[in-house]
Amino acid sequence: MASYVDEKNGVFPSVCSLDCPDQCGLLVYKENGRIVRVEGDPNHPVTQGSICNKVRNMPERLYDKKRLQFPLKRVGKKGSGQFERISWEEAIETITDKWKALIQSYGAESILPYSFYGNMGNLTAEGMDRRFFNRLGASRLDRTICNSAGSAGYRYTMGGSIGTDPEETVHAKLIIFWGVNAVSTNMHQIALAQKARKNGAKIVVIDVHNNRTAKWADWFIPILPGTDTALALGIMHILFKENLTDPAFLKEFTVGSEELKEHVVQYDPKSVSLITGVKVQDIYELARMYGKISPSFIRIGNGPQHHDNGGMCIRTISCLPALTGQWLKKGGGAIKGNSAFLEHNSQALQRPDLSAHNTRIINMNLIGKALHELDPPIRSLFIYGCNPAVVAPEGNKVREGLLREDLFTVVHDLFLTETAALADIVLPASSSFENTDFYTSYWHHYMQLQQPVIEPWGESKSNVEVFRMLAEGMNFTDSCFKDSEEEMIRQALDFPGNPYLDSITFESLAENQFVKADRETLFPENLPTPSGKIELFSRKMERDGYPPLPTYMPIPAENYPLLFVPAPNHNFLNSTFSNNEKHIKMEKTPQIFIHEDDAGQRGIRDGDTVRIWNDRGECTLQASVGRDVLPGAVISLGLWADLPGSSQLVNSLTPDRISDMGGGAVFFSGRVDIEKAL
Ligand SMILES: Nc1nc2c(c(=O)[nH]1)N[C@H]1C(S)=C(S)[C@@H](COP(=O)(O)OP(=O)(O)OC[C@H]3O[C@@H](n4cnc5c(=O)[nH]c(N)nc54)[C@H](O)[C@@H]3O)O[C@H]1N2
Ligand SMILES: Nc1nc2c(c(=O)[nH]1)N[C@H]1C(S)=C(S)[C@@H](COP(=O)(O)OP(=O)(O)OC[C@H]3O[C@@H](n4cnc5c(=O)[nH]c(N)nc54)[C@H](O)[C@@H]3O)O[C@H]1N2
Ligand code: SF4
Ligand SMILES: [Mo]
Repeated sequence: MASYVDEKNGVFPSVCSLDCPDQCGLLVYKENGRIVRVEGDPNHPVTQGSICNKVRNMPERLYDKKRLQFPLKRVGKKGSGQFERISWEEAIETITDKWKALIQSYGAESILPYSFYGNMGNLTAEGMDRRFFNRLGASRLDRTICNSAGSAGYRYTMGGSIGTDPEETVHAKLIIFWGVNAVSTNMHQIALAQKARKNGAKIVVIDVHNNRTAKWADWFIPILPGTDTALALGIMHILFKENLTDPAFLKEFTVGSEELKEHVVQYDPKSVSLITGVKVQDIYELARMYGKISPSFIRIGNGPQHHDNGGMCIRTISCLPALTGQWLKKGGGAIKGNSAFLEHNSQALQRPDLSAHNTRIINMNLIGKALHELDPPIRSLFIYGCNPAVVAPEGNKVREGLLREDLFTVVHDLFLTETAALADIVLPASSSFENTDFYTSYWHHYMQLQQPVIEPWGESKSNVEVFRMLAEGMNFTDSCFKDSEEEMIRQALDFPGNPYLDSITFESLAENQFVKADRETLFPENLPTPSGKIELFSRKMERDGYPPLPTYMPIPAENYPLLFVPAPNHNFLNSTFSNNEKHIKMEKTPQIFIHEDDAGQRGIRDGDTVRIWNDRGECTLQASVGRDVLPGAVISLGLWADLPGSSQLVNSLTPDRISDMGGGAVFFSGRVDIEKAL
């Protein structure tokens, strides 16, 4: 297996490891053994050489003096931030001794892994780690913090994470960015839409915030948070009423169009306008555009699904392309996610068979509650590729839980994050440029190989290596813990269950760097739904306790006046980069956008420092007063670092309720009040 580590100078292919749909092909420039520049790989068919500022600035993160070099153990009081350097031997022995004792006294379910996709590499994020915790018999984590509500909703309609090939969206004549701030979060979909626009496509944005994407669009439709289901149903109402549907498509490829047609009679534009805050004439105009312009493409974002009703919302929006027969048009349809096209052999990679029995499952969004209330308790956490002290809802509960003196916490990360600062043992992680892995985008259809470009920083180690060492420390003799990275990749790619994967082998990846899933299939025939068709009416939903037809349900009331939407920002990636001076400078200051009427009522002026609070907590941000949000909603941008003396952790305010489907997070459904800070 190739490695570029020994070559001191040159340009080497790579792939972006961050949790971003674009998963860019990269070229890494090395001088004297160090990475000096990161650029886009012009040969990548989708990302074509352009990358975002975040990753252009990656060398600064890789060689940041703050980057962890050695294992550390806590010496002061928990949370005091006092650590001392220890050896890897001592670290592994401390962890495994503690775990052996815990298992003896309380069983392995007293241990919980807590991870997400800080590095999207399949071996890193769901490979050796899963093998290890399965073999250990630890409690299992339900990884629901990102897209699980929407994925569950989309699955009811379409059967799986399958949508339009983004490369084809250049042919669309109408592109709707629905609850996705793509200029910041999916920049190559913007590049493709820009090409479509040059050929006459119209660009519409439906969002609760006049964000960068809205400002770039031809038409921005502001909407009240959590009401998109009603808007989609209002569009359907008009499509059916004005005969703008495609009856032939509905007959051949869907089930339930007659029931749906009757059902949406109740969602007349006037009622929908009252719910959504979208003007009646705008609902008509949008529906008629959607009914008449073809091909049309909807990029469905994460925004609408981070609500209590998020699953049903995505289930509903994903019915729209079927109504006008878009799935047969080149570039038409929708993308919520596309991960099914690159699905690989997760059984072989993760080895669930190593687990002796079905251990308990803990929803990661409820980690705060779980640390306080679960019985039998969680006594040890192993956190990697994730920063729950900042990113998880009900943040105060999470941080208090992590401060529990009796909790033994290990954090594996590149930096001493807010979470790592609360740990007992901290392990340094190598960056993706230092590892071997394979990457599968959840938006485009290319798989890519990462081969190490530089030596691991200090004594840092990859997730795969750390779990190999832990397996040895636990005396696990199963041969899978000795597998090399190449062997693991080969095992994962051996998957006849996914016909799209036929053309992808280890050899083809090594030779070509990126290889496309073979999409020459019968789509949208034989979908993985119970009927094999697009399910506008779903018996499965009925069995699962949901209305079988798309239905608007309001988000629950809370006793505060303003809906609070703490969305991501442009220059951080979740909390990653929030510790880098350059990125902080580019973002300037953490802001909260508020409508001038709501601000006026509270005597708040543009630029004022404001206190935002509810029963869960409070934070202090800078007000941006104007008309970028509708009255009744406020939006913040970015997951800012917990700096001494600051109070900018927006997740102190977010609820840990669980969305209607998929166990998803409801970051955007909480309510707050605001006042000028003294
Ligand atoms: N720069 C940058 N890029 C990123 C990330 C990042 O943090 N920064 N994060 C990455 C990750 S993990 C993910 S999951 C994706 C997420 O990226 P997106 O899919 O873009 O999702 P969000 O940014 O969470 O929210 C998108 C928009 O939804 C809006 N919104 C909130 N509630 C509603 C609603 O009820 N209705 C409508 N119509 N809009 C609503 C918000 O105002 C926001 O503009 O981005 C990835 N890329
Ligand atoms: N208020 C609010 N909260 C949100 C969101 C929101 O929109 N609003 N978005 C939510 C969403 S969609 C998501 S996906 C989550 C994301 O939340 P997280 O997954 O926690 O994402 P990051 O904050 O980027 O933290 C990832 C961590 O992984 C570390 N890391 C990177 N590579 C490696 C590696 O190879 N090994 C190890 N061990 N560590 C590594 C990074 O240094 C970083 O500290 O946040 C959620 N939280
Ligand atoms: S963060 Fe996204 S846009 Fe930026 S380089 Fe990585 S994949 Fe590309
Ligand atoms: Mo995410």
